[in-house]
Amino acid sequence: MKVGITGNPQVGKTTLFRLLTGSSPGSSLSRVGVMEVPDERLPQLSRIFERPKSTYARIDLVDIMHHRGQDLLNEVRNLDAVVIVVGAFLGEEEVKESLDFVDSLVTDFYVADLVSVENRLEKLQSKKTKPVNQMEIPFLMKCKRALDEDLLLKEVEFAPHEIDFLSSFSFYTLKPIILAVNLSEEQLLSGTYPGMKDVRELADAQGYEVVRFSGVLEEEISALSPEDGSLFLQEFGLEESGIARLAKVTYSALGLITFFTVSADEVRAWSIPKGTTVKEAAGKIHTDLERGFIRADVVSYQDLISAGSLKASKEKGLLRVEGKEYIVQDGDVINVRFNV
Ligand SMILES: Nc1nc2c(ncn2[C@@H]2O[C@H](COP(=O)(O)OP(=O)(O)OP(=O)(O)O)[C@@H](O)[C@H]2O)c(=O)[nH]1
Ligand SMILES: [Mg+2]
Repeated sequence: MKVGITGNPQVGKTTLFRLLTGSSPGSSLSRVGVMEVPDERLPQLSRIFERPKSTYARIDLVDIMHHRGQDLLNEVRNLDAVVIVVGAFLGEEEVKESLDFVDSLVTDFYVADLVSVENRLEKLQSKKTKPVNQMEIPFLMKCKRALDEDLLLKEVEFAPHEIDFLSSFSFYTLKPIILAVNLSEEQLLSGTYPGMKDVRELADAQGYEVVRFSGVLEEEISALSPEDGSLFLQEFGLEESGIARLAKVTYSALGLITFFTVSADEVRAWSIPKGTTVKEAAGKIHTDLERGFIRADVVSYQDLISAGSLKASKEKGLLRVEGKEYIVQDGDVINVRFNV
């Protein structure tokens, strides 16, 4: 999975990129990085299983350099989600301009998707198409109707056979959009900023996620130890940093869930799309595990924590044996039995 950060010039995109990827200021000019998805469950599991190492789920991140036009669209095509930074710390005028940025980007998304749909329709309708391809026409008409009515394809319900068609396109309006509002410390403290109502209204109308953060504040926090960092946050009345929340919101907007495995020295988080079977999930760990899949021992994170240990979970009958069709749930701790 790959997520891009975009927005107007000077709104704090690179600052956000550095905070999310943990690279220190000035250490790198690289535009591509990796963000770890914070997960409070991992340290708990490390403790229960007495494993020294925990490995977090990761998402690729791009700091997009282009601000507009086809160059920007070309970059976004390969991304799974877009984070748009709103420069609230710069004042009301910039909030307006940031919302204009969102509008114009999304308009480009609609147009690009309509062009893809119409090109494909034309192709299917002009030639003698095989009957199997004819079935795609009603699907394309449905997409066209939605786009004509300014409905993002993300908001449209598709049947399973239509979802198969969807995957052969890379539609822009399917990509989740997250508005990352960059606040000054004063705005963060006061809980409000000029133009907040407009941001809310747009986000509600279009189904965008909104997360607040403060670039300057988060940079100060990132220089502190985790303990001092959380004390610092408490002074601002916050439980969690905006950066951590942004990572989590992005993760769930991508439709991803997490399962855990325990090996000799580490507890590890793996990300999979909602609805993945345990056999497919095993393939994420290693292809041998999918090929030679026999069954999986599964306990939910909550059950494991309340039982206190794997042994106790077993004794209480909370450790389940699941077959290959089992749909993995967020927080499942999984041990795959396999034979190759
Ligand atoms: N006061 C304040 N300044 C910030 C904040 N976030 C970023 N800045 C400053 O704004 C300037 C631009 O930040 P960048 O992160 O480089 O912004 P950008 O969007 O990547 O800029 P371009 O790539 O040039 O479009 C820098 O001087 C930052 O230190 C913030 O929350 N508050
Ligand atoms: Mg930049």
